[in-house]
Parts: sequence; C-alpha cells; structure tokens
Amino acid sequence: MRKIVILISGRGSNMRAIVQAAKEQQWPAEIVAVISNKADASGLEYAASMGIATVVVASRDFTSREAFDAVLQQEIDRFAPDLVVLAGFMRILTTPFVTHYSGRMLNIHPSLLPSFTGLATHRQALTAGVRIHGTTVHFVTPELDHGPIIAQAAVPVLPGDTEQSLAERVLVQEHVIYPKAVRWFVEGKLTLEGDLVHIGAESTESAGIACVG
Ligand code: NHR
Ligand code: GAR
Repeated sequence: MRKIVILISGRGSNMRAIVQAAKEQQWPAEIVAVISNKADASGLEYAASMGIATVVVASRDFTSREAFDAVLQQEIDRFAPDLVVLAGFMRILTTPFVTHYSGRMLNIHPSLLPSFTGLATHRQALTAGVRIHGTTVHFVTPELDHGPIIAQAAVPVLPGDTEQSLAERVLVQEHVIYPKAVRWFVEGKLTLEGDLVHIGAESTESAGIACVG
C-alpha cells in the first residue's frame, strides 16, 4: 500500500474526492493523514469522520516560512508518505521543503497553466476575457505553479459568469481529474522526463478533458 498525506487549508472538497475514489476504486493506497495550516479548515471534520488522522500546523503561529515548513515537514514525515497531495493548500512552500518531496508532491491549480499563476485565477480569467478556462494537476517544483503538468480539464467561460459561477464549473472538473492523476501516481504510471510527464500509454488520452458548454 502506498501512503498519501493530503494538505488542505479549507473546505477540502478535492481531498474528499480523492478519499472517496481511493475507497470506492480500491486503490493500492491509503490516505494516512490530512494536515491543515488552519485550525478551522472544515475539511478536517470530514477526514476525522472517515477515520483519517488529522493534524493542524497553524501557519499564523510562525514568524518565518522556513520555521513553518520545517515543522510541517516533520509532521508529514511522521507518516512516511510516498506521496504528498496539495488540495486547496494556500501557503507558498520554501525551496528546501519542495526539494525534500521532489517527484512525490502534487498540486491542483484552478487555471489552465501556464496561464494565470498565483491567486484569484477565476478573476484573472474573467479580466483577460478568455473563452476557455480550467484546471491543472502538476508536480510541485520550487517555482510557483510551474511544475510538470499531469492532467488538465477545460471548461467554457459563459456570458454572465462571475468568479463564483466559474469556480463552481471548474471545481466539478477538479474532482474528476485530481483523483485520476493521484491514482496514476500510486499505480506507478507517471514518469518524469525532465520537465515532461509521461503517463502509461492507455491513460494518456484521458489526461486532457474538454468540457463543451
Ligand atoms: N509552493 C511551491 N514552491 N511551488 C508551488 O507550485 C506551489 C507551492 C505552494 C502552493 C498551490 C498554489 C495554487 O495552486 C501551491 C503551489 C498559495 C499561493 C499564495 O500566494 C499561491 C499559489 C498556490 C498557493 N499564498 C499566499 C502566501 O503568501 C497566502 C494566501 C493565503 O493565505 O490566503 O503564501 O494556486
Ligand atoms: C480549489 O479550486 C483549488 O484548485 C484551489 O482552491 C480550491 C480548494 O477547494 N486551490 C488554490 O487556489 C491553491 N492556491 P477545496 O478545498 O474544496 O479542495
């Protein structure tokens, strides 16, 4: 069994989608802990209700990113995970931390990378006037939102869309592609060749989803 630690900051709907898929599809993997940098993250309750260990490392109690990341790393490594999954985790991570989990840490970002890195991606998309928006699962590298891309899903931007309506449409697809990408990782289907991700041949065609509105 591969061991997965999931990091959240809030609602944790992506975490929930991964926990449910692992259970329903009987992955050769176990979610061993859910760790939040915020004590009031509502996703913690769901994780606890599923019998998953929960940990809070409150980022606001730390004066430096280095100190926070050091404790976070210590807490993660107690569970000896094969994979660390960022699921709505809202803190930028330092280079030593990211390097420690090189090739075994994934993130889902709410845009079609390389467009719209950073925060407020749905606002960025509406401001840019793009007709297609979406979400990306990628390996985490020190440079924010620039790691090798594993899977993407595209959704239309519709007339009258608000940040919220667009976020909801994107989130539906996040819950499709993130469990799929994590499953590929635990099944050993992902290989990194430099900056590019290779997926076992039979899976590659479903790594890009286009949702026609
Ligand atoms: N860290 C590294 N080094 N590389 C990445 O690719 C990372 C990362 C940490 C988080 C997720 C990312 C996203 O998907 C992620 C990818 C937080 C911020 C941010 O600016 C930006 C991108 C992401 C996550 N956070 C503020 C900060 O100062 C705090 C914002 C808040 O607390 O609400 O850390 O979008
Ligand atoms: C998701 O849309 C995720 O892509 C995004 O936050 C939401 C978390 O939802 N992540 C970021 O913006 C990272 N900076 P969830 O907590 O319900 O999974």
